Amino acid sequence: RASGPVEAPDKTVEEFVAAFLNELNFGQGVLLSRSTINDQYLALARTVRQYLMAGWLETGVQRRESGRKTIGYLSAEYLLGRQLSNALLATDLQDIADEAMKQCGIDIAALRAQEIEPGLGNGGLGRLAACFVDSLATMDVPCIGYGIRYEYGIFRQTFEDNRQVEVPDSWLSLGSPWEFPHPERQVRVDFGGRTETYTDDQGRERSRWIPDWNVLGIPYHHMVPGFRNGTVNTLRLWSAKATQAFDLQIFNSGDYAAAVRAQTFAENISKVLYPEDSTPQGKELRLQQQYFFVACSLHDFIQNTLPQDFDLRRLPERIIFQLNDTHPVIAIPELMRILVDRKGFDWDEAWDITRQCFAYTCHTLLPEALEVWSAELLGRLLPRHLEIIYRINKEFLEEVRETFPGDEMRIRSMSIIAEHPERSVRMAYLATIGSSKVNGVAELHSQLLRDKVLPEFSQYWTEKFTNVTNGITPRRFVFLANRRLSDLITDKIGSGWVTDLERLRDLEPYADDADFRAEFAAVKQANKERLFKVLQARDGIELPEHAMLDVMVKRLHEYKRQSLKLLHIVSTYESIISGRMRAEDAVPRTFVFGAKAAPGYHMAKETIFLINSVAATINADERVKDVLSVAFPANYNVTLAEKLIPAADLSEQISLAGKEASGTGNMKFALNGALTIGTDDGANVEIRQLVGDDNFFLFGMTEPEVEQLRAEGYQPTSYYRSNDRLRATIDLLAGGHFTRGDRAASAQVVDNLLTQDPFMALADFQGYLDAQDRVDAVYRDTDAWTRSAILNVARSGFFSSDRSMRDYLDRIWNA
Ligand code: DL6
Repeated sequence: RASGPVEAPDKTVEEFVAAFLNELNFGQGVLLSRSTINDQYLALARTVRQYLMAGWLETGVQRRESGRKTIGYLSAEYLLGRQLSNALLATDLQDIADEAMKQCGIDIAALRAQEIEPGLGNGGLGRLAACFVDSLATMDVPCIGYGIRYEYGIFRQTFEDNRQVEVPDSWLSLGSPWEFPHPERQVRVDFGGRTETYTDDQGRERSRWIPDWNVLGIPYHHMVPGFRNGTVNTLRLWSAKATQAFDLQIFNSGDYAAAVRAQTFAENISKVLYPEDSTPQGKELRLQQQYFFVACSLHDFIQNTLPQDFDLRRLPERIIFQLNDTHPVIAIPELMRILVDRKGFDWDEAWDITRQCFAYTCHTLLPEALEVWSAELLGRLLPRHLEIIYRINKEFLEEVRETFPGDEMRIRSMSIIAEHPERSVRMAYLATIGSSKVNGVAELHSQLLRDKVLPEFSQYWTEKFTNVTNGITPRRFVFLANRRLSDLITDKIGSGWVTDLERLRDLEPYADDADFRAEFAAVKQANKERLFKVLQARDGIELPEHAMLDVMVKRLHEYKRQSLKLLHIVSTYESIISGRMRAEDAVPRTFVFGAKAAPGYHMAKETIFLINSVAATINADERVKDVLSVAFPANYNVTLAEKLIPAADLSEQISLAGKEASGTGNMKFALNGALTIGTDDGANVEIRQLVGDDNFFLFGMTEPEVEQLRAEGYQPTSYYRSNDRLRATIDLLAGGHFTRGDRAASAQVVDNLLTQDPFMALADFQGYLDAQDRVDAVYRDTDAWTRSAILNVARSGFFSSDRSMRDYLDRIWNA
């Protein structure tokens, strides 16, 4: 057993120092006196790893021996955030490590800051995956997270002349102490070629794939520690490598570039994360990435994780693959291929097994975000898989025909294959047909998924559809990010809330306790001061001490409506400079944005430019000094979120109703005591129900109202004409005031709002302003505000990802 030779050092400062110096001297090969910060960071990380290692090996042994069902979480993205702090937290080594580093004359804060977070995700979907694996480890549920080890993660955002410029994210440049490569467990993945039929020994007609090229997948293992429970699950990320490093003959002939071409080509597969969020990339390389990691993962589980003689008819007892959106859906025909072509199963039996082994989570409501692959491309890259998809589709449609004879309209709309504008494969349909369960990520989203995105399927299989509202890990986003609040909570109700978040309810009575409110407000103020220091050091941004911190952080997308936030800011500013409102009567506010735009998303990038331009103008205008300021720190990521969210007073969740599947930032803010101003969208709906109407600033149209307005013919200009404040705001934006007189510079965003406004910002403008007035009124009453903030914390325990995992276990995984 693993527990024989493996023992962690004792949890004492002395042992920690000894282990650290050992890592520095014998691992890094340097003396303390000659070591750089990076040496020290790597040695510290490796020291903490030692404390996790026994648990990791032991968990592996238990998993193999117990035969429990494993959750195979298939996700193209994991937005992990920094690992060192989380590992220290999970092992309860924070204080020991602080003291040990002090004794070595090292500032541990500098070492923490040395870590480049692995940005292997775009936003909500990738961060959700990271929260889920954290919860499963904390709950000691067997889980392997499968994904891609992108050499370059989400780009680093910088601003030049107020415009976004993307820089490659070389997160591996200084070495990553958190990954364990296992080249000996490489998997070969085939692509291309053709298929052929043949007759097997028993005289049965069979198909096989004759691929024409392949790559190797090398697994890199990451520890996923549970919170202080000794469990350490595994995240297995695949890196692509050429089957042959280079062609020696071509090399010897002197054509060095040609000699390594195959290698470059193969390794491109895991080179870089596609920086798109909510718009799929119909690119060949993207499909290669998807198949690559899924093929490696299925092979890994079936060949390397299950016992050698395992009877695959019992596969559903041992694994459920959760499909995180459509990105890994090619796993469905891949499992069919393994069972039918490789293991000799009958089609029907293989299909029965396959359907039980998958469940699908949809994360979007935007029709354009549902992945569709051209049949030509899919057939060229994965010819056997396309054949399998055709057969799945044919048999499924025959079944539907039996239930709805003659209803060809229905058959066409349920077909996996679309014929227009070109023959293509609808991956969400394949996922739905090939899965045992389908879920949306918030109540409203799951409802709209059933009613609008997959209506025929939800009628056909009522039972298959369910909801699991998203959640976030309280370890990283409260305990780690907001130590002060955590201590205050623990002081009052004990520490059980960290793994049982509903216990926060016990805080409710303290909302009426003036002393507690004062302490709570002091925590918020201290978090703001911490943030200001970070922004000062990181971005050179100076912010006033005493202003409401109004925060909107998320990917930049028109549906999320950063432009509506901008209209509010400009409108407030315009009211002051036009003399309609006295500066001294305004509630001082600092607006903070954090947002990356997909590099190819033009309107999003124009919006970033305009926000930065407005920020520069307002921050330089003496008339609003200390009353309005706007900050847009570049490169919003998990690390910055951990500083920003605990400091926020107001959380902006203002998407057009019916567009945001869930949101998870909204949950993080509420749990850290920010009040939400938001629409009836995504998980906002559930947040409002739980925290109560009095503690949430609701505005805007509901989803049916949005639909009605669209059906009637939405005319943004009619709002412009009839609303004086809106007109004044837009005229100021359009007139070059923020762009040094250059009217053209703001024209694209303004024209888009006036002529199209696809996400109806103008229709919701007045409601939003009215809600902001209510925000000001409550904020003026410090006691009332703090009371509401406390109630937000106390009533948001539902949004723990531990609860999401319990729901998945009960409703989907049967594990
Ligand atoms: O479920 C996680 C997260 C939700 O909270 C967001 O509302 C949603 O936009 C996001 N979806 C995606 C994928 N988009 N597509 N396809 O990032 O998922």
